[in-house]
Amino acid sequence: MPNSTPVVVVRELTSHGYNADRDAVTLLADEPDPARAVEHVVEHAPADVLTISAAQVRDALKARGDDEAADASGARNDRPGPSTDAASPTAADDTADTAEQNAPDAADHTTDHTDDNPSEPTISSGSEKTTSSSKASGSAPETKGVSEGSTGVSDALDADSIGEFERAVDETLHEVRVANDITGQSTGTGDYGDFVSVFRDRYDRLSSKLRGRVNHRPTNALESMGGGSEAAIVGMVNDIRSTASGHWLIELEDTNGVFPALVMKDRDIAAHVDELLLDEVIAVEGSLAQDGGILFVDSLHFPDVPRTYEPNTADRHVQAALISDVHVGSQEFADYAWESFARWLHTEEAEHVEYLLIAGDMVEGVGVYPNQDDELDIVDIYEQYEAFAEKLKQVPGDMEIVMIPGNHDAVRLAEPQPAFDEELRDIMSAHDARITGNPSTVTVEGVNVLMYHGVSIDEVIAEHPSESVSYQAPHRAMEKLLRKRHVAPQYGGRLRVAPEEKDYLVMDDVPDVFHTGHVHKLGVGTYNNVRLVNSGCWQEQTEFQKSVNIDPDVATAPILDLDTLDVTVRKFEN
Ligand code: D5M
Ligand code: FE
Ligand code: ZN
Repeated sequence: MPNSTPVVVVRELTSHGYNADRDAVTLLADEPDPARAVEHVVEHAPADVLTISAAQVRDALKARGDDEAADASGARNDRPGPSTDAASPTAADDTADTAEQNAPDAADHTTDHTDDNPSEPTISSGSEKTTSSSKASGSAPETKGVSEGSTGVSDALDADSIGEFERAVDETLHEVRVANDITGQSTGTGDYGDFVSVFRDRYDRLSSKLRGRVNHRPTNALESMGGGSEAAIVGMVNDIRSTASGHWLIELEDTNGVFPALVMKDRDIAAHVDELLLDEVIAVEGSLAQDGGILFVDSLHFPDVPRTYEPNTADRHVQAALISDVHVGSQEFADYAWESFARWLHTEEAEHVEYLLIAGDMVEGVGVYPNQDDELDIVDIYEQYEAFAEKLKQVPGDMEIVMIPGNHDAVRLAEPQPAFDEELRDIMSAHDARITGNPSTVTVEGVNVLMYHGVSIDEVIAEHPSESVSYQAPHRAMEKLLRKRHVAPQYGGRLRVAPEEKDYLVMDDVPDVFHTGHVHKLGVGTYNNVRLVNSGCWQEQTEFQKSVNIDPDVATAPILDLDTLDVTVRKFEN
């Protein structure tokens, strides 16, 4: 899908006199035929509505009828799967409707625990200093248990204050290790064969996490098992469609072929079908139809994170600032806010902040989105990095900086993205930052931080039917990625995946902290004891963002205690 689609959607809607929520635009842009989808929405929109919501889009698209929706979802996937012969041997569509009438009435059973996972993060209010500083400012709002300690930067921190406090950082204690970085390892030649390898590797690694939990059979052995037998499949989601009667048909693919699995619409597990993405790996258990040609699903499993996961923590009280989306070079770059942040890092309140992790979009880039040029302050990409390097120089020299690229940065767009090349490293060399790929696992004093820019978050939000997973709560989307144990499952759409021998986007090990950005909204949460942080941005609202009602969280810096994984959000004036 071209990047310009959301812009076209917004234009179309405004030409019909409508504004739209960001989630609504994303949903429409992700439709196979966005123009037609907009027409449907306009037809179905209540007369008195000015701003179209995501719920209204969903209602309108639902009203189109199952046939069209099924066609549409069938058209989405064109990548090769883990089986060498990707062609579907089963006439799943034809068998589905007759088969579902014979479905057994087994009790619903699922081992996945989304619903009872606490969605509210349990985050401490941070240090005494933060609390008192937020009281002193009198304006720090408390959101979701995250304490937003206003630093009162404008009055308390003038330029002179930098000199007042002497940081006493013992750099010999610093410890940063990087793993799972594509940089220098890329083997992709762009051949079809590389796509086959990357998906096969994904299947191998994710299926191994599920195999011990179900008694699965290879897809090509199922048909001979006999009607009515209990069976399980571990497969990659090849296709999802709704049948004429509203049930769900999931086509699963393993290294031997594909097999259809049917989830009845009235089962509890049907809710999980809504959150499936193409190309993720799941397990299903159930029973085979009388003719053996379809599996009726009773339970569905994600690779997931164990509920009892015990995260690693640092041995001493030390903190990391988790930021992203600086967008230097944009006219909307929040220069003043950055200055406040940098000055604050030199104060006593920040004495334990010894690491700065930056999850992509250092600069605004050039030609990333249509008409972006109109909003550029610096038009040359190298000059943008030079300006960014100046911003880094304001960060205390004793801090360790780690950075990965994002979709605005000058590296390949397809994920995994390698780290900045030599020329860019040279430009940014003043601070001697650790420069690594997107994604990377960065171990900071024993704490494994999975850094990923976050383009797939747009996709997860667009595909997820519930309002709980939205731009207001990006950490809920991160939770879904953790369950899938993959940072960007769905190939195609807005996300480009590079063909490689190995799938660097698989989460082999459970991270202790998952750090993303990209959507320019702050989100802090936990999922099975894994700390989730989506940092905000340092760019004020752009024209595009205005047109889709994106209200970015500008100038916030989540500060992570590496010894407890508590997070305190610092808000700077912008
Ligand atoms: O994107 C920041 C957020 O805004 C992310 O959710 C994508 C969305 N965005 C911003 N500009 C556009 C355009 N022009 N088309 C589609 N989506 C957009 P970032 O990539 O960090 O700027
Ligand atoms: Fe960004
Ligand atoms: Zn981005």
